Amino acid sequence: MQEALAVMAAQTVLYSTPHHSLLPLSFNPTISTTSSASLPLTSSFHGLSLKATTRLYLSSSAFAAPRPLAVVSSATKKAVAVLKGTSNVKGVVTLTQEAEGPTTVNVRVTGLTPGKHGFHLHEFGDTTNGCISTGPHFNPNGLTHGAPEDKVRHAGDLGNIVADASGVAEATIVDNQIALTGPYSVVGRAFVVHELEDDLGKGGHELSLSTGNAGGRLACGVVGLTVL
Ligand SMILES: [Cu+2]
Ligand SMILES: [Zn+2]
Repeated sequence: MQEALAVMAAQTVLYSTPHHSLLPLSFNPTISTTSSASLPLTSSFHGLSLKATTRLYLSSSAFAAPRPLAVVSSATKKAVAVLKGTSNVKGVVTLTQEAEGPTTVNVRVTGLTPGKHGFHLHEFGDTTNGCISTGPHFNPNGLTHGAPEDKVRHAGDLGNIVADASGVAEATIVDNQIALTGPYSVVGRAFVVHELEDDLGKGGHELSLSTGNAGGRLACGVVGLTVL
């Protein structure tokens, strides 16, 4: 029982800690022997005082056996985007990233014409004006459009997905530039599936180096965090 409480207390500490800190490294359980710690969580908003006090009662044995499980799960991120548009094209994209590793992107889109369709991560998670308001391809490094395997590419360039004869496109993409944490996180941005094939920057069209000349935006969806 005491051990269970200690684990709960430890998890409270983990989840009260700002996200960007390195939990396994910076969490140093040298809490004073009075066995009581107050962690004021104060909002930075003005004019409204939001204070929550977490009171922890920790026995000295609480940290005798470190429990890395909570730390491991906090390093894995999972996100999802539900794609919709004005036609009957729709789909679901799930993204999973472990620690600082590559992100695995699972895609399933239905209602497409058979063949290749450009598939990108666009800059904004804004669909107030449909898929148009998701802006250009996510491009934090200021490069030109390319293929996913190119060094010179937009971070959001994921190439094409391919629909079968029944209009269903399924793909699993593993990519290093679609992070779920850090300054280049794509959480809050949007996936877009296009009408036409992405020429991967090599088509010679005036739009090749910006959009891959992939035509209209059939469906889009904002990336949001989900349960692991
Ligand atoms: Cu696009
Ligand atoms: Zn691009």
